Amino acid sequence: MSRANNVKFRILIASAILVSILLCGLSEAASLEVTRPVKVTDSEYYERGQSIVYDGAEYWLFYGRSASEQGWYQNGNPDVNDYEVYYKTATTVAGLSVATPTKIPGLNNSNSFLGETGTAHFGSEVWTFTTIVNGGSVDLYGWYHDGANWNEVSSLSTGLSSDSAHHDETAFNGEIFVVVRRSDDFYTTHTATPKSGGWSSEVAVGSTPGRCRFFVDGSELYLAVFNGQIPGENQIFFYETGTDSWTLVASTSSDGRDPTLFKVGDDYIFAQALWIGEGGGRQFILQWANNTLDANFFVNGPTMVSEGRYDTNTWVDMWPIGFTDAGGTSYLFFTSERDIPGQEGTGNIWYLEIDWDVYSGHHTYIKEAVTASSAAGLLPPAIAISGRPPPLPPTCCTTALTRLPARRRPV
Ligand SMILES: [Ca+2]
Repeated sequence: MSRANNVKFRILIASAILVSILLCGLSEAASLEVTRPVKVTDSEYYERGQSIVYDGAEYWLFYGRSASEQGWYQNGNPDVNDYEVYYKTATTVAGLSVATPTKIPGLNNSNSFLGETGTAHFGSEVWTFTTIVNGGSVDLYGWYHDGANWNEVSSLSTGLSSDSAHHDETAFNGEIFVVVRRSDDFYTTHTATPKSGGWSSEVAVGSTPGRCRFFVDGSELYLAVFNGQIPGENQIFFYETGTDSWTLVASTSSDGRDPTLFKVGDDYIFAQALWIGEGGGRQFILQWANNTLDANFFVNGPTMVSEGRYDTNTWVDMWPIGFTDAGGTSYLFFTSERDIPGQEGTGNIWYLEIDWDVYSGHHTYIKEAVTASSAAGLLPPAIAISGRPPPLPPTCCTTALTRLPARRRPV
């Protein structure tokens, strides 16, 4: 794609348009932005379960690749436990797309639970983790790169369930922290010496799983949790270092799954993927934003991030992971079956650079943005695409598509 074609479009839609008709000139325009995600992996086998870390020089992306599944949810079964952990490294996030994938050469790098990985930069070394299903034994394994080679550390946590061995890892306060799902709750444990052991007693988070993900915010540690009990609930927990315990900070009812918590500039973002039955199964990504992380966190939103759909074709966009790079730019990595708009393909890792107003909606296809604005009762946008910036709406009561300098061209 030539640079001249690398264009991003922002659909400016007059907010509260009926009110605007009456109070023309007083309503502030809300933006509904459209950007196209970047594809990071392209194996013919299903790839999912990504995690990413920066070691001060390079970005390390880890994910699972199935040994067998080449289909997708609507024609296959990606929920198998035959994934193997692969990784890519690059000095920029953008460089990950063209980096060569490499399999972690561990003795036990097979039979990964749903391909779900975690990662941490601990001391001077990069770690990755996954839960391994071997018959009736389901344990957490880790591998660390010592600058030259990968080294395997077995059975960091044991006795997990073969159908719910969710986990996450992070470096915090001079230790590696692990969270694992057991039958009735999530449990955390930590150690300063993960190569040799020394794990603390497991502490219950106090939720009902679900899935969860760590978020380190400076000197504070949080967990983003989806409580899968019916009715479901999104939860954010804060870690009390002195008492080795978790305190619920915020919650809201939700039918979603797959939580992640991160920051975009000064704003906190809780993103998750929701599954509905539309078109044979559609999973899409929403996010909540707030500039403070307290009991009122969930009062704004949610807003759309990625639709999991183009027109009548639906697919799965799932397992979002927020990440902020060394320059302060934030990304949402996710697993997606998107391919040509009318037909999905096998799962791959993708990311969106989050450069839109996080309090407004975002789409990955212009068509879906137009559909969403129509469904909201707004007037059909007047779309203008040209080689020069088209004019802004002449009045508050019309909409237009404006051209902005950017990298990707949606369809
Ligand atoms: Ca489909």
